[in-house]
Amino acid sequence: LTRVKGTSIVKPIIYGNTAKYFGQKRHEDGHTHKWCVYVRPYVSEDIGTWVKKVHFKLHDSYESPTRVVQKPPFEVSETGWGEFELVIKIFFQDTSERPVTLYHVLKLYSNGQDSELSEKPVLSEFYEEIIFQDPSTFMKFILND
Ligand code: SLL
Repeated sequence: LTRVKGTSIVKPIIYGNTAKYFGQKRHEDGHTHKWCVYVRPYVSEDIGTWVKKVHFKLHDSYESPTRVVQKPPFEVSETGWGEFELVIKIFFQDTSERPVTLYHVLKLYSNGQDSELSEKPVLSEFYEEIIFQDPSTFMKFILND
């Protein structure tokens, strides 16, 4: 495989979650929030050209905790009652590139002066840079760099 030596390509991304309190605890299952966890490009682009799929590993209390998303938007929407750490694994179109693993603590409750169970949506997101060091000519091509 031909690699482009001495080159690195930086792809900025955002990952995190949004959450919204139902306003009450749901009788059937005790769930209190709707939430969405995601990976998206920092600048608007079709991230699907270089990201093949994303695995979101949820808490084991969820049915089929490993959720595989094969195309953008790379996100999982769910409901629940508790916060937990998610494992997010990003796979690339060039499968010779090692997948990147991110960890994100799902945030449902806001802190600060507001009540923990505010009607305001909660947002917890982070900036990250994926760096392709000596990318293959194929990866360099699809990264459009
Ligand atoms: C806690 N360590 O105890 C955490 C675990 C688990 C959250 C939180 C729903 C599961 C389901 C759910 O919210 N699990 O009913 O499918 O706070």
